[in-house]
Amino acid sequence: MIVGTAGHIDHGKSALVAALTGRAMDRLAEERRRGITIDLNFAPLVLPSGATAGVVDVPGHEDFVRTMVAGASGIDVALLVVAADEGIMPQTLEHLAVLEHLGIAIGIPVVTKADLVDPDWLELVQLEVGERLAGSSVAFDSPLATSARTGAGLDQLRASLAAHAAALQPRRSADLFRLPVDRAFSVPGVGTVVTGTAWSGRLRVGDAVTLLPAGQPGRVRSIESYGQVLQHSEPGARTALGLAGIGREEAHRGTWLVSAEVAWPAMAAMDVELALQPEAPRPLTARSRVRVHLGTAEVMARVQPRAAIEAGGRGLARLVLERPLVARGGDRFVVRSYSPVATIGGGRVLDPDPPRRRTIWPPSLAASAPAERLEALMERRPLGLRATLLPVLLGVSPAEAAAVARARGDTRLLGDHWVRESTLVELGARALSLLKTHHRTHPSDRGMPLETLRHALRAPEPLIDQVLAGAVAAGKLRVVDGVAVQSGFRPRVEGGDAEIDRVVRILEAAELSPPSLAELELSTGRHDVAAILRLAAQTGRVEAVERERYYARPALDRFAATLADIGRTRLIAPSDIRDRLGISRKFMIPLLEWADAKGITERVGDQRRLRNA
Ligand SMILES: Nc1nc2c(ncn2[C@@H]2O[C@H](COP(=O)(O)OP(=O)(O)OP(=O)(O)O)[C@@H](O)[C@H]2O)c(=O)[nH]1
Ligand SMILES: [Mg+2]
Repeated sequence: MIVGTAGHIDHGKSALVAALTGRAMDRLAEERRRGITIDLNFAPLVLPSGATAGVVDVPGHEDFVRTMVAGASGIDVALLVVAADEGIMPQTLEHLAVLEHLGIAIGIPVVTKADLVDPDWLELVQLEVGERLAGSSVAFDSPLATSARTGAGLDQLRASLAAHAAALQPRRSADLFRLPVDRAFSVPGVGTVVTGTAWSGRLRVGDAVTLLPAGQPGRVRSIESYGQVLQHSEPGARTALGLAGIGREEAHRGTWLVSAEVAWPAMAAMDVELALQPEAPRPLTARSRVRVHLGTAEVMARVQPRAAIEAGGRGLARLVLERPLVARGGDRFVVRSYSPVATIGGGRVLDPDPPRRRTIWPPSLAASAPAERLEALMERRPLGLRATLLPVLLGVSPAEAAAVARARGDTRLLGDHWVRESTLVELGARALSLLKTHHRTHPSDRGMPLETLRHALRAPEPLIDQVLAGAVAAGKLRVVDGVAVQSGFRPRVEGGDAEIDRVVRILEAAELSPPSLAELELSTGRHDVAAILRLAAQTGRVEAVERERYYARPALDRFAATLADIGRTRLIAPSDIRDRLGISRKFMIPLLEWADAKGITERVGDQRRLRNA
């Protein structure tokens, strides 16, 4: 369990944590000098039950709200601190808004410095605080009065923390590991150490990790939690990880450590549901520039709302991020105005990796049930959804994500993609229509080169494989020598068989010195001579001896007969053939190679021998 403080400057947050944990807060020289908290402080708190909670102490100064947000994200229980002598102040409310936007479930209002006021006053402040928090989305206990000076109320606070810890739903360890880094330093002999609250999942010593958004690969060298050396991390615990392969300069607050098992992309945009504070000075309109705080990161973003979002209202929007974030479906975040800096709202991530073009916004995108959200996510990705990304998009464990996808009757896993059956049907229809069009526009071609067809389908490879295999199995198309052919299609040439005859007769007349394709195109005035001859070759009337030169069947028969005649009694020399057939080297060499390839002859030095003689 992680407990975090919140509340106005000087209201006694650090004194409270120090009194609870016995650890001094505010250890920076500047903090001591100014008497305020500037950076986050962390301390373990041993509860009466023996369990250890992690405490995050945040600054209350209005200049350090960004640090407070980084500290508050990922906490389970908030201690909202209000000094008895001052009551509710501006950062009490700003921190409250942060807790609400971050979706913190549980809060304990702590009225501190009880020793400074008389009991009546104390009661009044407690009443005021209780009333103010009654409508909050954070489930607050009734206010508890404490004094760090006298120790009053501390045992009661410990007891209620223990009760919350016992009731807390443990975070899933069988989930993707993600840790927003809140501190990084180097330790001699260990290397880079990062600390943070492990939001989900579990790492073991030796595991491969990735530091995002840079994508730096590393390995876990050591794990520590609350001063204990561990073999594996626990979700929801303060965790220090010694890392190999990741430099101190690369790791800092605002980066993320994830398990290398997941190809977790850093996102340049995310689609969200945004709520604007009632006190927000102006509506959020297209291109409003805001600060987005998610985890320990703060990035600038442009808002593209579906419709302007008014103060006190909520709506859907795309956040175009100026630096990438490592978001997950369901993540909560805080939005602050660019200038002057103030907390103006927050929201929930609906699609952390939205398709860029022609995005649709199905209503179920904002639903809370994973199955409904999956429906919307799939509608947005008509060509399927990467299975490894699904737990990131839905914000549930890989097992649950797969179960949700499998529970849909109309969806199946192809390679690494969850695909709807209807998508496959549509893609199959498109493949056939592309093929049909190709046959119509290239009637003399054998068919469409498979690679061209695959490319034109513009879909992930496993889908294309499936769709083409399905079409072949259904007898709708064939693939021959890398060419796709629609069933029943026969190549045709303009002019039909008469034109084929005409070209074949030219070759027959040319006997063993036939024209090349280019020469034939010139003499016939046709550009499709190659297609005509491919068709004629299918019936055996002609044969390609060279790539660009076909021979008529009778001429080749005569050549073969001549070889047989000479070869019956002796080796065949090229000069014999020249004498008998009167053809030049230009034709003879390819013809002899053709005869070798056909198994009629074989080479013996410069001469040939009949193979079957
Ligand atoms: N009398 C009395 N003084 C207290 C109590 N708690 C804190 N203080 C004093 O109030 C001042 C501020 O206390 P901190 O704990 O530093 O306040 P904080 O909320 O952590 O302040 P920031 O972190 O700067 O926002 C210090 O001088 C404390 O000694 C208390 O219970 N009783
Ligand atoms: Mg403090």
